[in-house]
Amino acid sequence: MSNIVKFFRLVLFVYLTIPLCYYGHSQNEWSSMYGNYFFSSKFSDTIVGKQNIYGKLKREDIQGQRPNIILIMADDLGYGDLDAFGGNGSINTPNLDGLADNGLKLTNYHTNGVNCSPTRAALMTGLYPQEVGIEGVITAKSHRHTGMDPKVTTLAELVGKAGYRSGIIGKWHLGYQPKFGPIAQGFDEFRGFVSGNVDYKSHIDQEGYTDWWKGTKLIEEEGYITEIITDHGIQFMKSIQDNTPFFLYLAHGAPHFPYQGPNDPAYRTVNGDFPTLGPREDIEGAYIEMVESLDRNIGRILDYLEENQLLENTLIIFSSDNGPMGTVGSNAPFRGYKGQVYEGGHHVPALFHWKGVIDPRVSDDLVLSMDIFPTIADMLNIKNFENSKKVSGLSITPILCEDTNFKPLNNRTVFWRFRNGQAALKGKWKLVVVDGKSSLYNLSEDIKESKDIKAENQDIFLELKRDLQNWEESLRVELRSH
Ligand SMILES: [Ca+2]
Repeated sequence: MSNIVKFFRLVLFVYLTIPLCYYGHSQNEWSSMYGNYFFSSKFSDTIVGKQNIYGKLKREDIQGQRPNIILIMADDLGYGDLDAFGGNGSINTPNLDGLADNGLKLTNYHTNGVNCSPTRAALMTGLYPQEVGIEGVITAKSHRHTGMDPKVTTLAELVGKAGYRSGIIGKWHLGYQPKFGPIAQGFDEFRGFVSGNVDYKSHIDQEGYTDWWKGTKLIEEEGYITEIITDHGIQFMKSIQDNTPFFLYLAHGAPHFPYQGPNDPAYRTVNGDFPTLGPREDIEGAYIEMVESLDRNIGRILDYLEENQLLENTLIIFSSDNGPMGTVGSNAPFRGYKGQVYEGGHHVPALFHWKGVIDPRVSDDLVLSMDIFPTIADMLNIKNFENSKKVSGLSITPILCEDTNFKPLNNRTVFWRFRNGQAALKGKWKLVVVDGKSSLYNLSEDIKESKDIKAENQDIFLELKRDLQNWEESLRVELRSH
């Protein structure tokens, strides 16, 4: 037998034998050996997609394409809760991890607020929350009369200028009355709730008000909110006619309290007396069920897109709206939690995914919630909108096009303020002020914000103090503070 024949017989033997070694393994075991995308066509082509289509992606490649846009928000999800962002494997989130690993994974993404309403205001307007008067939470107890100024241009109104049909399914939290609601703020459709949280089954807010809306009307509907938000999201996509591009804002309630898994009963009643966080004693267990349900339901959206050949012309953006509560959820590897201006309050998991267009990679460029609005304006080439002169965010299209270390993003100084805390971040340097006491941290060496080094770095410390003071003086609207 010639050596060539022996060689090919050996190759054939190996080819046939290796799969037999693993006969009987489940798909999950295969997936863990080869990565989830091995079995999922919705992710697999992405690995080679962009180079085949574009070579190096240019700005004009994404400008004017008018992709569908799905903006998925998780509520109070921590950076350390997802394995793709360094989680410890305690929560099974294959769909979110798959999106992160096969999209642009943003490891230096920050919410503008350290809690719900401010971040959502920045996301919707491209402005600092303070610039639209939403520095604090619009609470179900004390703020039922107020909301975000309807005169400001929202993301829904922006994409409407480009002919998009827009829908928000889920949590609004920018005003209780219809005059401050999603329809008044430019969305074509709204199904969901306007307060900070509802019973996942009875849809009653923490003050005992019914809070489930269709457009401008309160309605009754049965179902676990993570599931019915997905049902209505799919229904919204099905209703799109004649290839009209759509903007779908899937603003999930999960995993914000009350801690209720998909199989738990309703517990809040109208005007009732109930524990705000829910009746479950093992809230850690409930939290895992909630995050895994969130992931499964995001998988349903991906399945719909894949089945309808929509993944290649749909940009998916995912983020959390602030850090975890502290009682549950992982802030690893940061210090602090929701409500605080340490990294744990605002440094959250985020990603952009666009199959075949955005190359899978990791970016540590600085991106904030307020950058989403100008990024979409830039992509759709919309220049004339009411917020255009004063938008504080920046378009991140350069980093979508692999211009890493894009200086305008990374050299800017950005700010937070909530209650007794203020912070300013410039590059690796972060100034944190709590109860008037200032500290300076070098995040490149001390991501945990544990060692105050202002004494050794007076120049940058004084520069950031001055920048923070100037920013506070520049805020033009009357501030709400809690
Ligand atoms: Ca939140």
